[in-house]
Amino acid sequence: MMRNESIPASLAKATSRNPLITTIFTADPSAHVWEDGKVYIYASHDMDPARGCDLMDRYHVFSSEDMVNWVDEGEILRSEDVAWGRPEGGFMWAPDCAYKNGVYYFYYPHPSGSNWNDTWKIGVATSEKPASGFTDQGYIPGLGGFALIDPCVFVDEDDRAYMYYGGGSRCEGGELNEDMVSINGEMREMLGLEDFHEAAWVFKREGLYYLTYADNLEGNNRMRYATSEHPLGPWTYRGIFLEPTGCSTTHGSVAQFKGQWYLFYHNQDISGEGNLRSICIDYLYFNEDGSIRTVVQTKEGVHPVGAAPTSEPYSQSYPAAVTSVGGGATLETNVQGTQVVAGLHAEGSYCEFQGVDGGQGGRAAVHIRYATEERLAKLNLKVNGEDHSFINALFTGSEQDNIGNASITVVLKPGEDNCIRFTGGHGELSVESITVIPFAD
Ligand code: FUB
Repeated sequence: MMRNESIPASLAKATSRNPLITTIFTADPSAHVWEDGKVYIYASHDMDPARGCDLMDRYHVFSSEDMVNWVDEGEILRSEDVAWGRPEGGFMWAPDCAYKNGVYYFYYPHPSGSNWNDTWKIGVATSEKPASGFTDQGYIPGLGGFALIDPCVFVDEDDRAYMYYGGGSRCEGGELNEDMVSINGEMREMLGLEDFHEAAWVFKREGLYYLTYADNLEGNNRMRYATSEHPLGPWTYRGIFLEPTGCSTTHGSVAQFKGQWYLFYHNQDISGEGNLRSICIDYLYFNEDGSIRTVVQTKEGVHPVGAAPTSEPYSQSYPAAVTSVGGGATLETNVQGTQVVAGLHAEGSYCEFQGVDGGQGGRAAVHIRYATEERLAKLNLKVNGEDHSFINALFTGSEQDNIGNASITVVLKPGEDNCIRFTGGHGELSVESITVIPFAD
């Protein structure tokens, strides 16, 4: 059985490219380097089609060993799992994760009532693993209310932990108790920030604390920052370090990995829609006086640090020949002589891969080989009859020649009784094969 962090060698990238994650829409990246030496991104998930930010749900985590090749670790929490949450679900907004005493604490903002913007709370789910096995533990007493979103938790070198959050022009901070699920005393306003909107993030470098955040620039938020000698301020405003990304919201995090600093943020380059966003990475540099240089937003992203473990792991490939197709989709042979499923532009068209081996059951990576001449075509994914997500298929140059890849991690049943179904009707594309790689959980 493969190691779950492996990336098939044929999919390894030379630079991370921006946007970084293309298969599903992701936003609000919170990045952390954990004790296993890997970097993890805890992102929110823009559900497609979007309705503002109302339908956001089903957090996914992504991990990497080289900052370039990223593994979708799968979904870790959805609104249905939140017993205290608003009955209509959705509104799983910008999260963060912290690690202390052998436990990963996943913090997320979610309303407790139908009147969503008045009822924000900060929920906490915990796990002994960084990217799976999370169980909701309820919300942090005393936190929340109107527009109070976007939790960020910073654990200092002395192991004391601090919670920051805010929205509607107010940013608050406070110390967490040892239990990591309650506040020691009161939250207080973070003073000294200029034009704070939301998306607080705190990190420390050379003894100095940095608080970064999104500002209020109409329709095109930028990222600003302030510094302090103390984790709870008062803060000294230092300037803007991320100019507009073209998206109406901005939200980012800063992390150091193998000696280099990075900014994680989102834009709307894939969809052109402000509520279908995609996470990105670019380098972040400091000046001698500790100020942050303006981040240069690139298409190529960053270069690998070290090597990602690539392999051709235990996997199962399902060429188009073994699928069942219908609704206007047909099996055809492309110019390379490969059998593919075509006709997936037709409303109601589908292809189905049956008898997929889920190994012992649990997480499995699904890599889909496709070709499309559309700028952005989509397939709707169902696993064992359950609606999963839309899969993005980005322009590959020609529907016949160039193969693109989309990768998503799903949960399968043990054994060979699994069915993966794609429904078309959202742009022309052909599917050549899927490869399914069970995780070694
Ligand atoms: O993604 C939903 C909300 O949009 C986040 O909580 C904000 O920071 C903004 O990115």
